[in-house]
Amino acid sequence: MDFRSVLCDLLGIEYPILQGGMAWVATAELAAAVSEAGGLGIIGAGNAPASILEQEIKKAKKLTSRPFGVNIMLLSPYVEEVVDLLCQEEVAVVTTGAGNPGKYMERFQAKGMKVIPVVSSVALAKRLARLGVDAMIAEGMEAGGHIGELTTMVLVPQIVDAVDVPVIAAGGIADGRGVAAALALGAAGVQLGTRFISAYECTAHEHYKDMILKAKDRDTVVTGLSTGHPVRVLRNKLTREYLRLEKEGATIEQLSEMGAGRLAAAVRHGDVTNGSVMAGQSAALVTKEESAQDIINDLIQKTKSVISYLTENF
Ligand code: TUI
Repeated sequence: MDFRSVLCDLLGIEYPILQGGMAWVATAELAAAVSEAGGLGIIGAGNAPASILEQEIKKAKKLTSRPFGVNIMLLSPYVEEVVDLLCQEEVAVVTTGAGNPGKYMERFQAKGMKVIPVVSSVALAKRLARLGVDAMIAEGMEAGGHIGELTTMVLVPQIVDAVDVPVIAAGGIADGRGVAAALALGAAGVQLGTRFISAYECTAHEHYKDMILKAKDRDTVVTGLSTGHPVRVLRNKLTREYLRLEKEGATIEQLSEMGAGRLAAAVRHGDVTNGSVMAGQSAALVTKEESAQDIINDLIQKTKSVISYLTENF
């Protein structure tokens, strides 16, 4: 078993493993390391202006000659200038999150860039399939950050049945068992975020990484359900205060004021008490720091051994 899929040819990669484009966390260093290891590294644009993102893209191009991607967060105030930049830089792969990328599709396609939106519902998947996206990431609510309502287990097979493009499973996957499960659901590949935060090459603050390494099964909570933008994060002082305000019926303005700048505070400055420590439920499965190469090797080897076990015993 050589562990290739249609995604490898589509994206020019060795293994069908994508690294999630996490805002502030997925910098050029991490993305380049994952691409060098044979997966697809992805820089997270988050809420960054194009000038900052441009430096990251240039850095990644210096660190690897292999393809890498950029994730656009569609709620960003800089989305228009970020789209302009990505077209100018002709980034190989664009993934999108937190919205519908429909209005930018033609411009990416004109440049031959691959477009892979994150979807959390069948309806959006069907709409985007008609626009000619190259693949889709079906992300379940086990994921960290901004999430939809369905679990990976039920979402992935429904998206696989609804569209004709390759489907990448995301949300709750952190090891070879999860990868094998995703393949069993019909996925052509996987995207992991939280596991890659533990990579040596990930430049997130040590406090952020430590909190993920120490997390247990019930340590994530979902904030922002009342605002229509639910976000999964590790429980801390900020989430306790935020959830209390939500319960008391705070306005969206009050809540967004409380949330402003909190992700950067945690990721860059290590304030994991008052900052937003976004992570998926799989944080409990992530227990050690290692290189991106070792993470990819471990995922491949464990996936193969799960599949062999199943083939021999069932
Ligand atoms: O986008 C993510 N994860 C994120 S974005 C982010 S930054 C942020 N911070 C505070 C509030 C909101 C965002 C942190 N983590 N994952 C991909 C993802 N996309 N998950 C769910 C969706 C999604 C949701 C609705 C995609 C499309 C969508 O469609 C809306 C529509 O127009 O139908």
